[in-house]
Amino acid sequence: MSISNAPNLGAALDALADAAAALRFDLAGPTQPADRALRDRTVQVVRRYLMPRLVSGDAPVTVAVVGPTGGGKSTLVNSLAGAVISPAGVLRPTTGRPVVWRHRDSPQLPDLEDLSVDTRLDDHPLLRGLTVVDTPDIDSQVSGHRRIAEAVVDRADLAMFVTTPQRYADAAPWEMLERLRRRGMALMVVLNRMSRRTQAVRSDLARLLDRAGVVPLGGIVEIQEQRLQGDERLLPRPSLRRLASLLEGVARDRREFVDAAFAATLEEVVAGGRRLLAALEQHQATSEELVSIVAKVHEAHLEDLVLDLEGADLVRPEAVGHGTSVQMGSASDVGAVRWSEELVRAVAARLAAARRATEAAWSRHPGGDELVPVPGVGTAEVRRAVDVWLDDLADVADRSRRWTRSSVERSAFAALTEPGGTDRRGRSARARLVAVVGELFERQRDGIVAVALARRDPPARTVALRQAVSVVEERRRAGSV
Ligand SMILES: Nc1nc2c(ncn2[C@@H]2O[C@H](COP(=O)(O)OP(=O)(O)O)[C@@H](O)[C@H]2O)c(=O)[nH]1
Ligand SMILES: [Mg+2]
Repeated sequence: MSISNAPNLGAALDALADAAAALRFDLAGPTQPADRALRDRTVQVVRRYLMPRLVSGDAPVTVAVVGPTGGGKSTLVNSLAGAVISPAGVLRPTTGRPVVWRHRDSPQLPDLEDLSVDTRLDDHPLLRGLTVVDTPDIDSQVSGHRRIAEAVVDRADLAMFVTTPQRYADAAPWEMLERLRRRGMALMVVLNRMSRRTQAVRSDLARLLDRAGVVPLGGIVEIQEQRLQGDERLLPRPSLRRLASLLEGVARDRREFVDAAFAATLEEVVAGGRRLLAALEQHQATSEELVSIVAKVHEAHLEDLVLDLEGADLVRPEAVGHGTSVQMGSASDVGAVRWSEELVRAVAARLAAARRATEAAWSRHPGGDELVPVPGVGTAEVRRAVDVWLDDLADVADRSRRWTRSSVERSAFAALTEPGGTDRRGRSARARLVAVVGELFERQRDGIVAVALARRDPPARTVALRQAVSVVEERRRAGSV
């Protein structure tokens, strides 16, 4: 595919980056770090590689020089340039920031603005077709170095992987190679600092590359360990001949390499977008499970409470006993306060039990654990609701005129003390109380559900991402015919 063939791809990519950038993945879980990393990488690759490349297809190929510490990356770049471009050294790691070696007239590509790079402008003939980026060491103790190297590689058109007989089997470089392979970009492999004693390494490295599915451009380039020359400590020209001619070939055919890298990256971005959609579905399912836990726990606790209420089992009999004075028609405030407070405490305790049961279940759940403790409906709120219930009964009494204040309290009292309930007013007061308590449970449930929902990416984000991925995919197909 040629980049210029894809109509309106820029706008589609822009929308895709926006949709990916909007994702939060705020629900913790085993996949959260990977999901966020994929989101960040997708946004970065689209904004800082694909979009700039789309408008500058003719700009030089970006070659990222990567590999283990002390592999001689900086020395190679300097030797190609015939000058110190990137400081090399025994003190490791020497290269903390990427160094961009670029032609004076070349555009600033790829976009490495966020990485704080050092740029060396030059007019070396190779730079007509290439921009070389020397990267920090990927096995460095400084973990930030590795991330910077990965970010550079993600935005390059081609990688030059430099390793040595001492380091070629290390783990970190192979993880980097896997990243390169996944992206499907062209890769040069340099086996540097070779000696007669290390000849066997070559075939071993070839075997490992083969097994990893990596096909190095132009085969493995071997460079013998040399005495470095001059104050600049450069390799003698002849030992670079093979590498230089390979790079000249890349520079000459740059359009081909750029198009191939662009197409492979676009494909990877679309696949990444699909993986983000799958991850969103997973997060959605987690949040639904959390919500359903809250709903089930509250339903069960409310059901128990209502059963106890109907069995006149909610409030301790001795507390209710103080209300007998009410029943006898001589409203004792002390007694009334006592049993209504007892009711408040009993309901608050059931709400607290539901809250604790929710917390226990959430704690065992990935994604729920860090949302604990959750908010609950407290005693004061319950008291207000019970007061409203009593006022409500009084209201009904006013309207019917046949009820008096004492009969209100009597029905309230009957609601709490008569199992089954034979008293009509008692039954209706109880029905009202059930509604009041049900409302309290709903309020608590909704408050806790809101905690889970606040961590969820709302469905609109999924819709936007799905739309953006399919538009990019469509444009990509249109461009590849
Ligand atoms: N003698 C000799 N030293 C080298 C060679 N290549 C690199 N070095 C030295 O090895 C050290 C690390 O090299 P450097 O280019 O900084 O490696 P980097 O970490 O991969 O950039 C430096 O002191 C270099 O001078 C070589 O071919 N011969
Ligand atoms: Mg270096």
